[in-house]
Amino acid sequence: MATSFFQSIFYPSEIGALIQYKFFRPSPNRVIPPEQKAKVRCYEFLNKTSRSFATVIKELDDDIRDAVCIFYLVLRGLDTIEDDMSIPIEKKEPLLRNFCKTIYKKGWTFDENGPNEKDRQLLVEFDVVIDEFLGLGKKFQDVIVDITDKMGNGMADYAKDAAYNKYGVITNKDFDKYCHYVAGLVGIGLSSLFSTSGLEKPELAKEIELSNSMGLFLQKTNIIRDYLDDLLVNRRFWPKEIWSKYVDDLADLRKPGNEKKAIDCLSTIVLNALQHAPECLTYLNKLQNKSIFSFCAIPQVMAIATLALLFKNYNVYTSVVKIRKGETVKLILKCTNIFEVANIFRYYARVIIQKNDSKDPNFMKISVACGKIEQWCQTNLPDIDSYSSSQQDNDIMMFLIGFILSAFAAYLLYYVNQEHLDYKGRETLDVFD
Ligand code: IN0
Repeated sequence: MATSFFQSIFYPSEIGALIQYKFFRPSPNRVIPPEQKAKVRCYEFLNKTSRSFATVIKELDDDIRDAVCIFYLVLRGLDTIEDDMSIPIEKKEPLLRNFCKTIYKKGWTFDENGPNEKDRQLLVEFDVVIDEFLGLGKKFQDVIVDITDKMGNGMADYAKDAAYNKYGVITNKDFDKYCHYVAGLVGIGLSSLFSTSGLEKPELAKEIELSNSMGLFLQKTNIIRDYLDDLLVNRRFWPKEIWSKYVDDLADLRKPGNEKKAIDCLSTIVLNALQHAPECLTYLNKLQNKSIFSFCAIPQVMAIATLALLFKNYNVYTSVVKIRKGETVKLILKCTNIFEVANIFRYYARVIIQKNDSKDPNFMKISVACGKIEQWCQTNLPDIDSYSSSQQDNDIMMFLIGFILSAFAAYLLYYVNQEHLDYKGRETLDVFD
């Protein structure tokens, strides 16, 4: 909390948001009876794998929460097998392809992941996830199994593909295909779970393209952000069709002397991701349940904010670029309806427009992609401007609370510093005495 607070010291509205999130956000008061040991353990795993996303899942309505939690953990299990380069392909392939059958095997566990695998323990105790999966309604089980089957086979095909193993993702079409397997299918599965629960209309399950775009937008943003982390473990997800216009090898983008090429290449891949944004808004605009809306919208607004931060940012090649916790929390608190979310998309599209420059080879295409977000807002939510001005009072209030607290924190910092100086001063005097 303290680090997040100081990171946002020059952004008073973020300080206000951090305080509101920490102390005044009504948290769902749902306690799992301790005798339901498997369920308790599943939610512990959920908290461990992703704290902030776990909170969003826990705020889903009762009719869908457990199904999404188990879907998430099953996918995480699959991912932990795919990710682990210490498992030989002869072993990995059947594990991935049969994972959809494994989740019916009561008592199944797996302890052959490498010791450094982050979610190793999840597979070591996977029997608890299986118990909870078997406790879900058949309609939910069927959706989870269908997606696990398709994803497991897609992952196995890639794990076996010699060209992919040597050069990484090749064409832009491949890029979409890879992202479809690991993220688009998640969107398709979630839409089916939402429809099946009765909380969303049955037609949502048929929105395959829109659901796929939701996943692609998230996954492509992750892939752009994780350039360095992935490269360091020799994973290459940026498609060759994009980087080969600038360099001979993906790793050359971070070499001194290639800075301009690196920034231009970054624009090309950011543009590729940005093109999914209007479809994500169309998907979100179809949702009717409040808890499902927030669950879906939060990762999306984080993605557009991240894209805006990554655009033209050379640090992508030297470190991991992440949005401040204060900014994240501010976005989370705002994700309550489509007007707010569209406004956030429009805001970051404008940030991108401001960073864009006419020397960029993608200048025009980026302007058009951002223009499409603006156009989406005007066409689908013609009242968006009057809505956002009516929300300004709230923003000003947040800003003022944050401002007062920031000033107080700055004063405290100054005061502590002075004390420290005085103390050091005295120490020096002592020495001289
Ligand atoms: C997700 C997605 C997710 C949530 C809501 C709707 C979705 C619709 C389509 C596709 C995916 C959807 O969200 C999570 C978000 C997440 O985990 N965020 C991390 C932050 C980070 O940087 O990784 C956090 O710690 O908060 C997500 O990224 N994925 C995911 C996985 C399973 C499920 Cl059920 C939902 C992963 C991925 C690969 C993008 C699909």
